[in-house]
This record gives sequence, C-alpha cells and structure tokens, in this order.
Amino acid sequence: MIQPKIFIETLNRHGIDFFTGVPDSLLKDICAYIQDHIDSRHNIITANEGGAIGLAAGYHLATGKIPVVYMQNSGEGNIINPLASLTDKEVYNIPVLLIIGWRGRPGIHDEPQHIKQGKVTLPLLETMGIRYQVLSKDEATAETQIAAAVDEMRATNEVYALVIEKGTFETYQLQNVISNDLTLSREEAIQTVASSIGAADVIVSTTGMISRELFEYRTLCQQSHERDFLTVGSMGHASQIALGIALAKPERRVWCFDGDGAALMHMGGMAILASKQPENLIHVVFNNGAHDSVGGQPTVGLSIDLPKIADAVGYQHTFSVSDKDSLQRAVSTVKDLSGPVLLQVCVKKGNRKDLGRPTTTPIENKEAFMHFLKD
Ligand SMILES: Cc1ncc(C[n+]2csc(CCOP(=O)(O)OP(=O)(O)O)c2C)c(N)n1
Repeated sequence: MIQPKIFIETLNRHGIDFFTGVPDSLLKDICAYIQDHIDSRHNIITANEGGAIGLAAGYHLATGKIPVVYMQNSGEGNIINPLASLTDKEVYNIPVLLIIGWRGRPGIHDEPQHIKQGKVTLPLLETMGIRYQVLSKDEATAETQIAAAVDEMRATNEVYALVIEKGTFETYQLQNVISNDLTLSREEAIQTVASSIGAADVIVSTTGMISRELFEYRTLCQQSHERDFLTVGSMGHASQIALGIALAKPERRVWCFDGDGAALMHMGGMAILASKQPENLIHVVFNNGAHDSVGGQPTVGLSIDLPKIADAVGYQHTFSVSDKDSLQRAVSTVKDLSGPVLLQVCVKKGNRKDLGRPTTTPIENKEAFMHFLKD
C-alpha cells in the first residue's frame, strides 16, 4: 500500500501543488492528508466535480502548473462536459491530473449504485481520449507511474487520470478535525421528521447516510419502505426528483431529505424548484457542514445562509433549527403551510458505526414507491 504522505510528496516533487475536487470514501486517507498539509488556497473542495475541472483550468491558466482534481468515479458524469469542451486538446488543451476512486470495480462487491459506474469508469476515459493508469499499490511502481503521467502531461498538455482501487492507500488519520458544536445527531433528526409526517406523505432522500438512516428507521419501527424513495446514487438530484413528484401529485405532501453537500452540488435546482412553487414540497436539509458519508470532509454548508438563499430564490417559508424540540415544532408548523418550504436542520457530524445499508434493491424500492404513490 502507498502512504498518503509519499503520494502527495511525490506529486509535490513534480511541481504539483494545487488540489481540488469532491471527496470520496476510497480517497478518504488522501483527502485527509491533503486537508492537514495543504493550505486552503491550494486545496479547494468544490460543489461538484465539473466545478473542480473549471477551477483547475483557471489555476493552470494563471500559473502554467498542472493541477489535481480528485473525485469518486460517480463524478465522471459531472466532468464530461468540461473535459470535452474546455480541457480537451481540440479546445483549450489544458493538463489536469485526475485522481479517480474506482467504486464498483468489476469483480469487487459494491453497492448497486456503483455497479454500472464501476463498469464504465475506464471505457468513459477511453471514449474521452484520456490516458490513464490504474495506480499500483506498490509505492515504487506508483512513483514511476506518476512520473510517466507528469511527463506525458508536460509533453502533450492533455488530461491524464490515475484510477485508484480500494485498498491502495494506507490509513491516514485526520489531525485537524473540524467539528461543529452542534448536539443533535442527523439520525435523531431524521427519525424526528420521519415519525411526524402524514400517513400519505412521501419522502425522497439523498445519497449516503441519510438514506441509510431513514431505511434503518423504518426497519426499526417495523414499517415498510414504500413511502421512501432512496436516491442512493445521483448525488445532488433528490430535490429535483421530489419536485417531479410534487408537481405530478399535488395532493401528496412530498418531503425531500437532503444533505448540505448534495444541496450544494446542484444548488441551481433550488431556484428551479422555487420557480414552480410546489405548495406540497418541503425541502429538509440536514446540514452538518460536511461530506459526512465519505469521511467528513468540510463543505461550506454551515458558513452560508441556506435559508436566506432559499428565501431569495422564492421558497415561501424557511426555518432553521438545531435542537430536537425546535425541530418537532417546526415540523408540525410546516405541515400546515403552503410550500415550497426549506427546513434547515443543523446537526453534528458522525454516524452510528453499525449503520446498515438498504436490503431491498433499487428496483424493489422504485416499484413499492410507485405502487404507494398510485393509491
Ligand atoms: C457525483 C458524486 N460525487 C461524489 C459522490 C460521493 N459521495 C457520496 S455521499 C457524499 C457526501 C454527501 O454529503 P452530504 O450531502 O452533506 O450528506 P452527509 O453525508 O453529510 O449526511 C459524497 C461526496 C457521489 N456519490 N456522487
């Protein structure tokens, strides 16, 4: 395995000193090492992976240096457009080193949302004409691969990818842990909202722990999962799924359980949601200021005023709470209001260590949900 320190120092030796991207659980140790050792002007977590390509391109234009964009392979979709129309050799020909965590690698067990992406990870790079190497787990070989990648980028000015398999990096424990002083846990907040919604209401929950915690809550209460659409992949799109349902089923109350990282990822969706004025939509954002599901790397969630943004784009009502009593009161209030409503619930980072994963398949989830919506 490769020590994160060796990996980053090797990049530094090749003159690479700028890192941007969206964190990934496979790259957790690398992201933690970068967070501890690279200053905040040279390590920027972007809203989505496409934004990271833009930022990296800007850094290259200003410095002539090669920047790094780190991401989970789920983010490949978000970078296709800037790769094809910005960095590509037939457009501006800008070198960027991509570091891509390979979830769903064929032959390795992974969750359903990673299977397809895992299969197409390398073919997508090939289609885009991007040279790549799967990084060796042997340090010396990896150093040679990095040198070859840098030589290639210097010679051609083209994008190059290092694809990272599970278990490539040694564990690195984050030193500068940024904790918020909030006390309400996300799981308790989810349970508080889920236990008070109407019997005919539905929930669209976002990617990561939020859907897992909601699923476990239903199991704990011996309830079925038919009222919940678990957006296990497609990060950042839960609010638009909720909007689609809310507009087509105006008699149903639709709750979107979002994360701050996910809401930020495609924040423009909030403006579109508000422009349609769905009276029956309540957008709940569990804001822990972190990408908690992939290692707790920071987002700007708690340093921006999300309710103010929602207000500015046209949500009818906004609330922000950070304790259970206020949350309970807010939930009973919003049930009588005409939406769209934004309810921000500020929560602490972290999750239960024994948290399970959905045991139903996405197709089963979809079919049960559609059946429930029909009645
Ligand atoms: C396009 C895309 N990029 C990255 C990921 C990896 N990923 C899964 S969950 C997650 C963090 C979600 O953070 P947030 O919405 O704030 O919820 P939290 O985990 O903090 O509850 C990330 C980055 C992904 N699934 N899809």
